[in-house]
Amino acid sequence: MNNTPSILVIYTGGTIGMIQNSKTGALKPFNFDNIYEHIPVLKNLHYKINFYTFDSLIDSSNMHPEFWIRLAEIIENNYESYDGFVVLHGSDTMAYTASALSFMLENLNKPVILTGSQLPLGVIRTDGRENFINSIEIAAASKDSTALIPEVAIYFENRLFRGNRTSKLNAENFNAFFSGNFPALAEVGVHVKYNYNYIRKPNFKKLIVHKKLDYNVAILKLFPGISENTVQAVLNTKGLKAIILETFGSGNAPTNKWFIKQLEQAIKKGITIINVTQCKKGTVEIGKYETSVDLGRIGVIGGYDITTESAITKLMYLLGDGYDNLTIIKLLQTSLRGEITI
Ligand code: ASN
Repeated sequence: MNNTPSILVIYTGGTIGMIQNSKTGALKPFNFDNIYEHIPVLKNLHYKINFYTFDSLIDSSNMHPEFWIRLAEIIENNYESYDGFVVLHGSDTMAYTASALSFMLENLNKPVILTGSQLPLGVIRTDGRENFINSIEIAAASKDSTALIPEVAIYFENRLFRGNRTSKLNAENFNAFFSGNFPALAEVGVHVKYNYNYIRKPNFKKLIVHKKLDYNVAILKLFPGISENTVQAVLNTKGLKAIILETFGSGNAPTNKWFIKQLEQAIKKGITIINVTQCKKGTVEIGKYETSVDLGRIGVIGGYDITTESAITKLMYLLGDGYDNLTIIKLLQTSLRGEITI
């Protein structure tokens, strides 16, 4: 690293860069070229900051795996030229993008910090200014020429979380993100306090970028009263290769015969089923209750404490890389990027 840290800011859209349509009042993304008008203090940071703006800026609800591939390529193409990356992104699907990037960027040894805001930068009370400036500081932070955060993380409202441990929990508070099963990597107040024990260690290996994602996946969220028709329709989706079964509590599900039979048939057809809890904190423990014993018996995989966002993107990455079924099952039960606690 040089003495002057260099940061590439990649702007994808989201509330942080939105303005209000004067006629309808609805928020839509604006061009970021005049960012220095909104945050003049940026000029005072003694960093080299360059911007990459996507041609079409999106509300993150329009996020798609093809977009993640482009994002990963931009990071790959600029990896050697910058010390860190800040991705400005809508908060709605930020946890999915952070999770996807964590799997796609193997051997990441530099910070990739995703941030955004609940109020646009143009609004006086915006949370975007603090989020943006702190993300840049964190992306630039290093010790002995080694990045302090050599991983994909989300910075929002004074806290830095591991990206693949995070979910959006609040649609209106500035404090929008939550990491129920893993502590914050850093807390920002008067000082930036890094939680060194939990931050991933750099491995100094060459970056490998995985650019094939297979999104023949689905999420089946259980609820009391879910019908056989619904379960059958999801499991018989054309081309389906893997499914997240969002279960109750510590991985529990109805014990109805038809339900277990449907799942068993799907597994026999080669569909991978991973059990992820609907709870935002805690872990799946297959066999703890009678209501999960059959799931274990028929070959549903326990997802430990993985988030749904992380599980779905991990599946896309594993399927995209073309692993066979048994390897996928093994890797789902292995922490690849710190996404699960075994
Ligand atoms: N709808 C916005 C987005 O995700 C929400 C936000 O950024 N706060 O793009």
